[in-house]
Amino acid sequence: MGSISVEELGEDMQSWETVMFLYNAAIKEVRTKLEILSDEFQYRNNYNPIEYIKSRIKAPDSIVKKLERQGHEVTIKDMVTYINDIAGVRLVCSFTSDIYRLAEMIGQQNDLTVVSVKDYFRNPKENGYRSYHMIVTVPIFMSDRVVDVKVEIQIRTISMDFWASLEHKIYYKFEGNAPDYIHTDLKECAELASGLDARMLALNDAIQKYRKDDKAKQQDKAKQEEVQRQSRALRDESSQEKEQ
Ligand code: 0O2
Repeated sequence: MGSISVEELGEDMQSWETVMFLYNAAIKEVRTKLEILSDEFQYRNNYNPIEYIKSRIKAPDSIVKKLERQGHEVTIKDMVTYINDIAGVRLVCSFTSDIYRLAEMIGQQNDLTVVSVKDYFRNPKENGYRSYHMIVTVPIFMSDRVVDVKVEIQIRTISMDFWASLEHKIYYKFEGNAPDYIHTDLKECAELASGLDARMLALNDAIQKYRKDDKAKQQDKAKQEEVQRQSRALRDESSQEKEQ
């Protein structure tokens, strides 16, 4: 069965209930995939870069505001065509080095198609916002058709998530004239959060190196003890032979 996009659904199917059903189903599919990846990490590597996963359906008033801001009509058709983040999944990881590793693993999932990427980690926004955004489509198997549904996956560290969540509450949606210092202070906080990420990553690298060196030292010590044990055994054997 060939698949179609939500935009290609017939007008009879483009009701609020149907599209919300599809976006909810898409969130479930993507969350399950990410949860399986997370479990696999744990059992294969004894290390899990995924701290937590959050998901949400965009609130109707937020959809309306975004359509108006972008100059589109407030219709289901324009909503499914132009709003890419109605279904959103956020993957919060431990270290900045995990971001691209996770993005690559998501890109390798056979039934997810990566439509676009916005790298606000390498290219932070002017206000200091850092995160890695992927728009993917996931096929939803209905009884009579397969529909490819868009989901926005945001990948970020705990400290990026901390900053973005609070900035979202304090300022992001603020449409009035806030004093300049608020913008400057928030940007400074973003720099602090980024500095924290860099220090935690350096500490993690240092401890990994220490662990590796320590393991190598233990192995060397075990080898030396084995050599000493064997030479002692040889010496004992030869002195026993001499005595006979
Ligand atoms: P809300 O209320 O979170 O839903 P696009 O059409 O995809 O090119 P869009 O959707 O603006 O344009 O893309 P982008 O930049 O990837 O942003 C998608 C979402 O990322 C936003 O959705 C926010 O959730 C988050 N985001 C982007 N920039 C910022 C920022 O500066 N601060 C914070 N806190 N979050 C940000 P919405 O619909 O704008 O908002």
